[in-house]
Amino acid sequence: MSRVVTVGAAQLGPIARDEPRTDVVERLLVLLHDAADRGCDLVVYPELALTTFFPRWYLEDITEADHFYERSMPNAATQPLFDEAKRLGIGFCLGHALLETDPDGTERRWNVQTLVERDGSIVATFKKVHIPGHASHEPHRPFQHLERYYFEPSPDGFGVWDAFGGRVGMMICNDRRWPESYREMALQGVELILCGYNTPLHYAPDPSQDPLQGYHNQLVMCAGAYQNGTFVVGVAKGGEEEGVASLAESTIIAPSGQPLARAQTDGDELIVAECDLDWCKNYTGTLFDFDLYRRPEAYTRLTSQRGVATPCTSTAGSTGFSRSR
Ligand code: CDT
Repeated sequence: MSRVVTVGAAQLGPIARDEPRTDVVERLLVLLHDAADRGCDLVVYPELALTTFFPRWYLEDITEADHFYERSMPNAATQPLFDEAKRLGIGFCLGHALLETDPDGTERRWNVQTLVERDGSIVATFKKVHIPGHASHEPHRPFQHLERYYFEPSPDGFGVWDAFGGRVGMMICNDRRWPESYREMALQGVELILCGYNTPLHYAPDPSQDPLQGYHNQLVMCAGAYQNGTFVVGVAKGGEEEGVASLAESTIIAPSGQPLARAQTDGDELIVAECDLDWCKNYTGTLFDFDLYRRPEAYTRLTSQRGVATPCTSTAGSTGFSRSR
């Protein structure tokens, strides 16, 4: 039986701070219809695809940002997307902020992707694991990257789910830079990793990285795909959003590490690739046959240690979650 999944990476251009959800969902629907015309089974939207990238602003009262978070999924604004995707028989992966209230009244703020099957059922809600940027206002920066103020890191790690005839995993933006993200999923047999991102071209802590943003984006995703024998779908919200330029270059990558499709613009654009999930076996059954070749006993530091501990350091180094970057 064929295991070809036709995947659309639905890149978005900028979303304005005051752009209503209904207008954004209209844009998502335009891309969905394009995907239907091009035979897609699955459409992947970027990180925080319903709003502007609001962590670029500091709001002393965090609840003033609550309107950027969804309280449930689907909801009134996104129901048209759920309905139309189900009617067309297309699944989708949607990045958005999520605000949950614990039974004791504690508010929890997450950066998530919701994966929806072709019949409209929700497969999973993945919470971002690696939360980049800083946790308090840093006025010297030209713009803020306050994800560590607005979001908690996932307590769940990287799951995989049987969906779309294969095994699907998710990661969000900064997660793609960490080899552990891919490997955690690969050790669960992942075949297709879906990743939305918002990557500002300017990185205030080290501007020498600015011209390398596109290179680093391709480097990590292509390496992650190849070293783990999996497809990777990276989808940007690109272009100049509220004065901040962000990387586009959405890419669908094969288990060989080769890009199959790459966006040409920094605006709303759908790229499509036919992903034959059986291609993964060419790698996971040979050079990256983990069961045969991995040496977990040689990698014990990977889960026992967080920061760098040099041979003359008596205790393992650790960096606190709230440390600024
Ligand atoms: N959204 C997101 O995670 N962006 C980060 C920016 C760099 S850290 C300030 C990224 O890894 O692309």
